[in-house]
Amino acid sequence: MEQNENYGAEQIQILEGLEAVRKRPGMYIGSTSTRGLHHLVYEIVDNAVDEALAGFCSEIEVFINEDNSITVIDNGRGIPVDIQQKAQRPAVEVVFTVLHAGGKFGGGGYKVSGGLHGVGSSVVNALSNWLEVEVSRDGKIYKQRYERGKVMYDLKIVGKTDHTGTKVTFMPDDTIFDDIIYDFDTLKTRLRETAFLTKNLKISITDKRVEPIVSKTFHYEGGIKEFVAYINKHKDPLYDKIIYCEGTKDDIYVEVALQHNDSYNEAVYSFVNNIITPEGGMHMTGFRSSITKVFNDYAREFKLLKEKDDNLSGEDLREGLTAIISIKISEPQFEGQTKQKLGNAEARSAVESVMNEQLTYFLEQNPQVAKTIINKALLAQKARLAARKARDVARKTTLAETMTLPGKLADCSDKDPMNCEIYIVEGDSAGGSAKSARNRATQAILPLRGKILNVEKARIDKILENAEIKAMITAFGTGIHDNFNIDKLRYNKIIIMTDADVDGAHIATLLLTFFYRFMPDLIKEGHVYLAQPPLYKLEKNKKVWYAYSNEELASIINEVGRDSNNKVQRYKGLGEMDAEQLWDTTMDPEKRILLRVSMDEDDESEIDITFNTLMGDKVEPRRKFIEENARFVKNLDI
Ligand code: 28G
Repeated sequence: MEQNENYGAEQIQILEGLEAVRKRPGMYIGSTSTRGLHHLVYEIVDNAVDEALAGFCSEIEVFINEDNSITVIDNGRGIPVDIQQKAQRPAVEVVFTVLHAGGKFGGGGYKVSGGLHGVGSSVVNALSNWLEVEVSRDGKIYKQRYERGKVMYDLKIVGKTDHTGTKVTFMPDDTIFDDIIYDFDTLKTRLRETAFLTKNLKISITDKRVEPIVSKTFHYEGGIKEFVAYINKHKDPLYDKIIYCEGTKDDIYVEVALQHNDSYNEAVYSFVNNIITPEGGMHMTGFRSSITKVFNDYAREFKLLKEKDDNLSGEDLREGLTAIISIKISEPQFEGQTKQKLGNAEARSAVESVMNEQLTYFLEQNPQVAKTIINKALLAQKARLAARKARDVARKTTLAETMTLPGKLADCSDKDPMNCEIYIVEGDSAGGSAKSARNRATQAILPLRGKILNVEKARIDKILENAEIKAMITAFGTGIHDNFNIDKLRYNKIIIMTDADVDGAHIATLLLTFFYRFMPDLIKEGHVYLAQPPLYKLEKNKKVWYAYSNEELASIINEVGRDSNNKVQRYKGLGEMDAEQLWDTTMDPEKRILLRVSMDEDDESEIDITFNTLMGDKVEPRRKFIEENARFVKNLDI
């Protein structure tokens, strides 16, 4: 009888727990937008990955089903089904119905605590219309179903099996999520990243919503070594080998992979228990100290630096460096405003000690590689001094902003930035039309001549000498890098207006890359837009229609009737429009379509890979990016 009473109390507590999740889903999965929806999948997959990290699972399969439910299958031990002491219920039921039932794994596993991850299966269950779990264990298949977190029947045996594992299928609750539409590419990218971070784990994703079914499998024997190779794929590495360090210290498992390319950008990503730490933290600090120490020691020992020379700075040594730092730690502490910065001091010494030893050894074994890296750093050191001068010039230019606005800029008369926008226009002729078309009070025009400098392919000193770049920096008023100040922004909207063709898309991309590298907050805070000039003009009996896509043209033709009075013009460039047409179609705030450029802060590593891919020399990936560009740009509801 006592047991029954306890059971009742437990049940009530359970329902209260899951009710709390349903009341405030954002607290548990960040949001109920698309991002939150995708988090549900990561939560379930992360549990399977934990089973792989514990050494018992080698394969995970993910399916987007036709009805938009998700199935995840692993070949681990299967969630235990025996009666749990405290709850007096099967362990698997506890896992799905008690908040925070996951907890830390014993037996050498790593389980994440804190942040959005690892809050577990019960959260997904609470936010699902229905969820079914099947456990294969001890020769039997066990099954249980829940609806909105509530148990539908006791765990039952539904069959026999000769393997082990867990299968979970869930249908997100449509009264909680805005839309239940999964993006295959988003899931694919994240699962690829997970596969890179867990070597030898095979992960597949299958989209059953489409005909024919699409499937991708990720399986990397080299783990983060292959991750670095992937990021550098469209770059030119300075040497063939990927430097790899691995080891355990103080129960912290450390893995680092790195390779330099001939660019000037640093692409170093750090992870803790497979979760990206965008703000770095102690593991990143350890990585940086080790790079600086080991290379300077080597350079001194082998006389690549003379006695009187200054040490190479960390920044010099990290020029063009692509690296992944991945550590596994049993009790990560996250700090900082967004809880994305690793605070454990022991992680710093663990990374340092593993790297100091193995990196030193690698350099001794590969003197040619050591020399190549140090030579690049020596060049970077020289450029750094030149850049400091150039930066000072840029800073002064910004201070004197009002007097020295670029000559090509047709500024607006309104001085309240909230009302103002600046059009960055490709080419002088389109710039001319835009100048006569614009609303002079609120719209400024800055024409750019030809292709703008690719900031991924030039050192800072050269970048800051570039006329187009200087013009933008002065016009915006914000300054760059550490001196960036959004309060000084002179225009609320920065609108890129290029031709609707491949070259135009390329110019837009070069501009976005410049903003992303020099003033990322402009993008993060949503000030950057792409204008959408029409692709076609259709004239019939003196009436005019504009179409912004092939589909739109087709539907207009459908409406007005297909006959010989139709005059269809395809716009090859902005230059083919006169001022009035440009105003009507692309610049009039009442009628135009603007796309706001957005950047998911969660996805910074992915974005960066995209930018790297895009800006490299190889043509094919660039074309592919332009096709997929829409993903980074969200429709604006102006
Ligand atoms: C397919 C989709 C998601 C999982 C396991 C395996 C174990 C486990 C999971 O234990 C700890 C213990 C009982 C509550 C552990 C199996 C030890 C021995 C496991 C998954 C807490 C959780 N045998 N596989 N959890 N329990 N896969 N895949 O979720 O009390 S979760």
